[in-house]
Amino acid sequence: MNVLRSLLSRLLCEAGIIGLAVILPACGPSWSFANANIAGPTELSGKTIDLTIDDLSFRVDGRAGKAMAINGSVPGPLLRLREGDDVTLRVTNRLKESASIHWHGLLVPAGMDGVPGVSYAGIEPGETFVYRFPIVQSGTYWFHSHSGGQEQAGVYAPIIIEPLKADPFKYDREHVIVLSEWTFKSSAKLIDKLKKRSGYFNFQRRTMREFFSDAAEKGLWAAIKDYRSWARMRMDPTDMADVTGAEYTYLMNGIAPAANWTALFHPGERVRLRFVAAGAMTFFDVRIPGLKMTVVQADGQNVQPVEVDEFRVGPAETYDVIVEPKEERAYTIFAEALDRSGYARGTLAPRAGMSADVPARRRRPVRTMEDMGMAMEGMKMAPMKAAAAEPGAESAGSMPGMDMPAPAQDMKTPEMSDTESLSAAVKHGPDDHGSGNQIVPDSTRSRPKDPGRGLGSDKRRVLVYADLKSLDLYPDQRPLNASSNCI
Ligand SMILES: [Cu+2]
Repeated sequence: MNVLRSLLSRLLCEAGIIGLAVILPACGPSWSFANANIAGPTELSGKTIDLTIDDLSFRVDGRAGKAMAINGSVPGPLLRLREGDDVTLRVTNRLKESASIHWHGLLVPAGMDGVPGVSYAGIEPGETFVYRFPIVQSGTYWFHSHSGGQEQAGVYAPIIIEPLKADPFKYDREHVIVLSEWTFKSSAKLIDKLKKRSGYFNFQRRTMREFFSDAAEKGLWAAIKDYRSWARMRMDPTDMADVTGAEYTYLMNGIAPAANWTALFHPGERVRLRFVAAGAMTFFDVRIPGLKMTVVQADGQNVQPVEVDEFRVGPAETYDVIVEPKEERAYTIFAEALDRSGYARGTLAPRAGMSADVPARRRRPVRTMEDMGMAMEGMKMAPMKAAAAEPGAESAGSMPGMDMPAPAQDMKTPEMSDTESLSAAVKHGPDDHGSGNQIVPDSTRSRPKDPGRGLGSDKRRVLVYADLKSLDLYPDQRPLNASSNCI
C-alpha cells in the first residue's frame, strides 16, 4: 500500500498536480519534487532498511561517468527514521573493493559507527554488515562511506530523524538539499595531481596586476612583505580549496547547475529547507536572493531562530532554515563555492520548469596572515614580539620554518573580552611553546563573530557561529575551567 501510495504521489508530483499531491504525506519531502525529467532518489523509512553500495553509470551535464552509489542513486536514498526506534540497517557491498557506511553525527554504540580500522573492519565485497542501534536524537543528518574515495564518488545520502516531541517551529513543507561535488576523475587521480602540485586546480592565483593594486592600496613595502611571507611559507593566499570548480561540477541533490534541481512551494507556505553539505571539501555560501532564511537547526540541534541572508556551510555540516516565499515566482537557491570557482544551483518555484536569475559569482577572497594565526599590522603586540619586529629582524608577519600552521585556536576564557583574549594570545608567543614546536599559531583571536573570508563586506546579514545558540539549555551547566582552555 505504501509503495502504491508513494508511486501515485510521485506521479502526481511529477505531473505538477500539486493540489492533489500535497494531501498525500509521501509527497511532502523534497525527493518527490525532483525535476520531472530527472528521477529523484527515493525515501526509505521504517525500522529495517536494506542498502546496497554498487557501481553506477552517472550522467552530469550530458556526459557519463563512473560513480559509486547507494541503492542506485547519487545521493543515495533519504532515510527517514524516528527518534526512539531501534533500527536495523543491512548494508551490502557490491563493489570490487572494501566499503563502509558511517552515520555522520548519529550517537551510536562504537561498533556501529562504521569507520574501518577504528570501529570495525569494513564490509568486504559481496558481504552484508548489519548495523543495529537505537535512535536517541532527532534532526537532519547524513551518512557516507568512510573507505577510500567512495564518498567523493557518490556514496552519501541524507537522514531525517523525526523527533519524539513536536518540532519547536512550524512549517508546511520541507525539502532536503544535499550539496556536493562531482568529478569525472577518480579520487586517486585527484590526489596524484595534488601530490605533485598542491595548487594544481587553482586557477585564481594572484597576478602581477594584483600585486600592483595591492601595492597601491597598502604601500609597496607592505605588499612586498606580504608576498614574501607567503612565498616563504610555500603557501598561497588564494588556496581556498584543493580541488576547485576548474575540476568539480557542484551538485544540488545530485543535479548539475544547468539541469536546475527544482523544489516546489505554494506562495505563503513556510518551507523548511534541510541543507546537508556532503561534499568532500567544498565550503558553500548559500543564499536565496529575494528571501530571508531563518536558521532553526544546526547539525541536528535546534537553535534559537536567527534570520539571515546568507550562511556558510562546511563539509559535513547541516543547517535547517525556514523560508516564506510569498510571491508566485521562482527563487534561485545559490550555493557558491567559498573560492568562487563555481556553484551549485537549484530553484524554489510554484511550478516545475520555472527559473530565476542566477547571481554572478563574486570575486574570490584572499587569505591574510591573520588567517594563518600570525600577527597582523596594527595588532596589539607583547613587548617581546614588538622588539623582534624591528628593522632587520623577522617581520612580525612571518614565521621562518613554518610549513603547516595549525588553525587559529580560540583561547578565550569566558570572562575575557575579544581584545583581552587577543592580547593574552599574542603574549603567548612562539617562544613560550618550547623548542621544536613550530605549529602553534603566532597569534590567536576569538572569531566566532567573524563571517569568514569572502563574506561580510556587503550588506547581507551572514550567519556567524556566535549566532548559534541552543534552543534548549545544555544539561551540563558547570562553569568552564579557564586553565583547561589554554594549550
Ligand atoms: Cu562523516
